Amino acid sequence: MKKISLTGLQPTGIITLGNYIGAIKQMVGFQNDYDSYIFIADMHAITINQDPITLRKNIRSLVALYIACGIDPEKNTIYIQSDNPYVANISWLLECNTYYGELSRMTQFKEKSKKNANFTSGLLTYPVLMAADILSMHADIVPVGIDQKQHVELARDIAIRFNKKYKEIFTIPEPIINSDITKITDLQNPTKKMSKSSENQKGVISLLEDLDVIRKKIMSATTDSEMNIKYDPENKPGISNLINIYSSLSFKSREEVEQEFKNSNYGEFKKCVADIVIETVKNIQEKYNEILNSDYLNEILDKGSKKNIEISKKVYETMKDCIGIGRSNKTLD
Ligand code: ATP
Ligand code: LTN
Repeated sequence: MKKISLTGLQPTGIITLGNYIGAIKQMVGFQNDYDSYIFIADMHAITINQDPITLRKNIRSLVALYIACGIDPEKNTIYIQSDNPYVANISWLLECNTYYGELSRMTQFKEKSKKNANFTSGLLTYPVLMAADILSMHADIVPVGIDQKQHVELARDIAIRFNKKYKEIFTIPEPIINSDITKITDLQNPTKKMSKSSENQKGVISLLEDLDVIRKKIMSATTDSEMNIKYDPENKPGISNLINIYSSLSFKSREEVEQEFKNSNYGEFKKCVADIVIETVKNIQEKYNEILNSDYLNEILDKGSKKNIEISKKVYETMKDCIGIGRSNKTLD
């Protein structure tokens, strides 16, 4: 039997070329080797303030965009977190087995609660809901960005504690951090990560952006005063970033890219980078527009939710039996 891979995505903005090269391509790789679950973590998104209309739009848009990027609905179970009423209930049962001290020590909580004195209690319990997502689906591996590693480790601790206290019901999940993925940097400020929440969007390429705007952004990317196309992230971060982008989208090694452009100037190289980015993004956008408002998308989400609910309902009932709440007369053996 294949191992289970599970990951959640927050519907908080349009994904970037950095997300595509760094995270989505890895997920596309996993879908053949794992029984793979991908869901939209809309309940996590509301731990901070969200505009309801934008949020609703982003949820569907993100599903369509992931499928357009190559996440195959035949190989992945895709669902929306809030479609499942059991996950918040499981989260509560887990909360009663998680210590305040553990949650208040989480880096993300410390950072985000500092930004706004009026933070919600959801911001504190956020990692427990994440543990509920993971443990309710028996995930073996959880691919996440480095910032979420601590939360997956907490899910592990909670699972081990629950299994010990009651019964071995949870699989112990393992975070998968692909640390050697290519980090794509900001085109204007190439020592900084390309980030969808960047204040200055001139250096950021969104996957739903106008293609002419993308070309302009790449043509005006920051480079250096030399003339050679050489991979040297320390001294030539701008050119190295463009080499990474070209290499990833063309499936060529960095050395092959250097060789291919050894007689080109920066303008010629940038034009080729723009061409390949535009070709990739154009294909994604065409697929995206086809599926965004289709019944196909609804069918995928219905099928995904059904499976998610079925599995987590069983876990919820077993947890209740273990803890001793509800009507069941089952006893622990
Ligand atoms: P935010 O601006 O909200 O922090 P982000 O665009 O930086 O968002 P995340 O939501 O933090 O992205 O990350 C989602 C996934 O994409 C993670 O697995 C992360 O490692 C990957 N990722 C994000 N930005 C990049 C990037 N510039 N290059 C490579 N991978 C990236
Ligand atoms: N917190 C994660 C999203 C997320 C998640 C999960 C990831 C919610 N539940 C379960 C992996 C497993 C984020 O902000 N990227």
